[in-house]
Amino acid sequence: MSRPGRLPVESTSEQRIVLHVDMDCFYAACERLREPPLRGEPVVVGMGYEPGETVGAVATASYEAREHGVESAQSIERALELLPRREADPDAEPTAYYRPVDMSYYEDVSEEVQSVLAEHADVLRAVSIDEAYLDVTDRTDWESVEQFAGELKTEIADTVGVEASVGVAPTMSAAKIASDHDKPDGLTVVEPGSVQSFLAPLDVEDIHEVGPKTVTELAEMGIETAGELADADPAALVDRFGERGRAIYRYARGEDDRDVTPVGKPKSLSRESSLPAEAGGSRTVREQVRTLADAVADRANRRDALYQTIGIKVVTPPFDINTRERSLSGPVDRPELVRSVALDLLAEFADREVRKVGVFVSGLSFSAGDQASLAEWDGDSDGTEIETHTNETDTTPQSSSGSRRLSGQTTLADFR
Ligand code: TTP
Ligand code: MG
Repeated sequence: MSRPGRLPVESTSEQRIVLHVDMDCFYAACERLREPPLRGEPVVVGMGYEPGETVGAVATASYEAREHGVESAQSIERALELLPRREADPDAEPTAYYRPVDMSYYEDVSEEVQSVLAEHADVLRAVSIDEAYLDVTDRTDWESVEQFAGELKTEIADTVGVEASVGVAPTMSAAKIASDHDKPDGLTVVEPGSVQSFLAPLDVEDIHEVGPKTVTELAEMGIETAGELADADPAALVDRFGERGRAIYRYARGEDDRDVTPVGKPKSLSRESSLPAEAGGSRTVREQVRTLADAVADRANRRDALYQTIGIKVVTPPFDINTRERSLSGPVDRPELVRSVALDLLAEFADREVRKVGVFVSGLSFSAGDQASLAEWDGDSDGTEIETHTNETDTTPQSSSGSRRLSGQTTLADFR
């Protein structure tokens, strides 16, 4: 465990207290959670490959694997050169464990992390599966925030079982840089008044809104560090980059007045899973749908979401995506209804080969007051159906990209 870095206090002016939390080697950490023997070992998680195949890219690598040069976005071929598969050659040294990406599992773990974060924040903004900003101004103060953040890390580790790095600062952009400052298992506090000195030695590419093209253009102007950017003539930056020139100048000086705002609520929630070719049989598919229905209902419940529509997605060979959905007369939180409606909608596919199934709820609302009374449903003996939409997929055999057009209300975007 690394020691928390703490930079000197130059000012105690009233400022927002922003935390940026970024999980360490997140997909690899999730794999270790369900497979503890992987702890402390080099682990590589990759897209689109199975044992025996060499195509695909590295999604992430554990820090042990990074020591051997394996990193995100590298080709799996290159990773295998650096670290052969442990299973393939137990005598080779060094080797790594390779695991395929399992998004729905990582999303479950991510949700658990987010529930811990939500308990610790006035405002929570999740920005990716493993990254979030928390405004904690009313929960702590600059004297105690290091302990506050340390306890948050401990609670994530104890209750979920994965490790986070945390940055604390008076602005979002400095908090993000701080969380990356001391990875893994990092905790860096940048107090008000020390933001500019914290940023000064960094490369300009670390500054918010500075992309690779801007890095090159700034270098042409003799500006390579954030400190040099902060000392540059703002008029020259505006000449070259327009208003963005002023923005990056201000970010480099530690000025960032963006507030942590919550991300918009989702329009639908879904879970899906592939069925192994050998699985076959409508019973297996029904079992899968039951499991997915329970998971979706649980996901909605944890987010205090009520749903008015319940649906399924069924992928049949070659790659036809069929969605079926049923709308209810009011928003509900009824897990058993998600199950029964999903299974009911699945009945039509009983004799078909199924590659993939998904269950979704949509028409979400987030106020408990919106819930239709249970009495209304209990008196509705036919299972609450009001309207059934049937959305056949257009199959477009001429398209080789695999992208499909869906008619009706459900889109592929619902299935992350
Ligand atoms: P990151 O937070 O960038 O990386 P990480 O959590 O694996 O490692 P660390 O934060 O400790 O540096 O991304 C989060 C997850 O997103 C990562 O576990 C896998 C996925 N990802 C990709 O699939 N492809 C990529 O190129 C990157 C960078 C990440
Ligand atoms: Mg991460």
